[in-house]
Amino acid sequence: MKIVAAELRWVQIPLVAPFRTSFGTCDDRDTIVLRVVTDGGIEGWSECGAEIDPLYSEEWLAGVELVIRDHLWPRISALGDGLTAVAVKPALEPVKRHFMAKHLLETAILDAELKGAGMSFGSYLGSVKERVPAGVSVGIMDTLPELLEAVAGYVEAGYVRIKLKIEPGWDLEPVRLVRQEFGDDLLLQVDANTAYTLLDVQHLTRLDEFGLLLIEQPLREDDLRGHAELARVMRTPVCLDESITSARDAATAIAQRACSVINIKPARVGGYLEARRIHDVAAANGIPVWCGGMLETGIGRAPNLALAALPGFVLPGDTSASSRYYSQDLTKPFELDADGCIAVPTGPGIGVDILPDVLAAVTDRVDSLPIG
Ligand code: OSB
Ligand code: MG
Repeated sequence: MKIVAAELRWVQIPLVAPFRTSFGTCDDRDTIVLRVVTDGGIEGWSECGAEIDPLYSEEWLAGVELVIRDHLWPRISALGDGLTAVAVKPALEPVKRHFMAKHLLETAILDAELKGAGMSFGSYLGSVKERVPAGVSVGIMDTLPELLEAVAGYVEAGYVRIKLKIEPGWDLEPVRLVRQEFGDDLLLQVDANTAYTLLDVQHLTRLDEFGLLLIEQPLREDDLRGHAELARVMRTPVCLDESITSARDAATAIAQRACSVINIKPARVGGYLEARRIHDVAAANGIPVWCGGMLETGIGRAPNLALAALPGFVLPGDTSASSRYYSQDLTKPFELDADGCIAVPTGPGIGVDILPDVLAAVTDRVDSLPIG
């Protein structure tokens, strides 16, 4: 396979409501969509997980574009006719980290390759389910009544699990109220996005009384030892997101007892092949995983749903319906069915068509990558 055209497309799409985490507030989803075209005339598509600012991880969109143009794309081009999705990671290995940039490249190439073979992401990755249960990530709100109203809307819509974003000053009270209002049967978890330190251990253990499924990434991403210490004293299972960038990280975190659950995001770990390796390492250790998200449009969500259908994904993911994010998605909208599940796409590659007019309307700029 050879690439004959490639373009990076900067898009900005308004979110249906602002999304606030311990890092800050987003009103829009900014991302880069990559389109590649093969010598066989097949298109491959992918969506970048990075944001405008390097707050979730060290990557940011302008940096992604730069590292692709100057360092990653030349290494892909050098593969010539020998380009396959499996060849991407070894070719890019000399460049340290930059997982979201690598994910963008590998995913578009895998999409094109699978489309050429008439195979879906789900079949290729080894999915075992046709539908996956949908959870929803609920941002920090200005007031508790606003939070209760938002959660009520999601419960009504059929989401099977609620995740509350927390930070110091917005933790015990929101969790207590949501538990009180929606009862003990609601599957409920929290995500701190690194907002706490080990000095907060006593405080965090007070969350134990609320029967949470898990607490996600309470401490800094580089603090595995701290997470292990917290996990020893907290009854609530500790889940890692930001800390896990590879199957090796997963193996280390599990061996150190720093987590008992892992959130797998393909964008954070350099693509679907590494995401599957993390799934395999976790499964071999009896560690449950679930599929996280970066507020992706349908372009990024479609392959996430395929990943979430692998057997080790035993907890509901942040793979929500299109309407949770956008009034107009870039693909046909993903919708919740009557039991709060979303269908895994079955068509070749990512299995969804991009709506060209919608994409054009949200595109700020298109930059081609050099060929040959
Ligand atoms: O930590 O999981 C996170 C969104 C942006 C950055 C980080 C996170 C999130 C989410 C949203 O929680 C998940 C989604 O619905 O895509
Ligand atoms: Mg998270």
